[in-house]
Amino acid sequence: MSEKNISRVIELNEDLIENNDRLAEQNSKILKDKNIRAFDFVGAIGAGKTAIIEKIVERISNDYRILVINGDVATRIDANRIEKYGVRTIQINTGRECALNSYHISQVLKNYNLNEVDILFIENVGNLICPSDFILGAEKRIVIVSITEGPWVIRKHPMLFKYSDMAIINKIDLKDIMDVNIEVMKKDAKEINPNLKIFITSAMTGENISKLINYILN
Ligand SMILES: Nc1nc2c(ncn2[C@@H]2O[C@H](COP(=O)(O)OP(=O)(O)OP(=O)(O)O)[C@@H](O)[C@H]2O)c(=O)[nH]1
Ligand SMILES: [Mg+2]
Repeated sequence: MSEKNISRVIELNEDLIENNDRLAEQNSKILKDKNIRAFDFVGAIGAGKTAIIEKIVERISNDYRILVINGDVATRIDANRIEKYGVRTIQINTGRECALNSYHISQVLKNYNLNEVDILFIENVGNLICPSDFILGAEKRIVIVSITEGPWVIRKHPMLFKYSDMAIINKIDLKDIMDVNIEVMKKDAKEINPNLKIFITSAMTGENISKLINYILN
């Protein structure tokens, strides 16, 4: 590729991110105007995004009107899991794209009756890298890692931690069989982003899910 072509690719990429940021701002405004609390869950494949959302909606779906947007490359498995709790879902299949972007969310906000929603949970496509370039306009971004991803997972993927508001270290029920030091993982996250609020959870046993709910809804 020639130098000129390379700089054109970089420019296009920058345009893409700028456009995404602009649309995310519009999404954020619409959500605020409609009084909808919106949370965007990001994290690697299998970290427990759907499992955490399941545990949350199981506990609060009687008190709030919840909509869940599930981003997934090809299936509606996660949306089906959430619907078991009587919660409405929209599945977005991204095909070759490795993250949701603000255009996806803007289309939902445009076409859905937002007067019927108090809380919006967005599950991004399972990926620890791609979503960092694409904010969506949610009030908080929550990054989930599980201790099965190895002790260095946070240090190796600083971008998502830098630009998230909260971090969840999940699968704590497996701590005795995994060789990880959770205090070191917490320290790694705080070094990348001192403002990060960190929760240690198990979506399997429900450990600390109530604390998490209290924090995000207050
Ligand atoms: N032991 C244990 N297993 C968990 C926990 N959370 C999730 N799992 C399991 O981990 C697997 C993946 O969980 P999911 O909730 O599907 O993960 P995800 O982040 O939504 O994955 P993708 O949508 O594919 O990116 C499932 O088999 C879950 O039952 C946990 O806290 N402890
Ligand atoms: Mg999932």
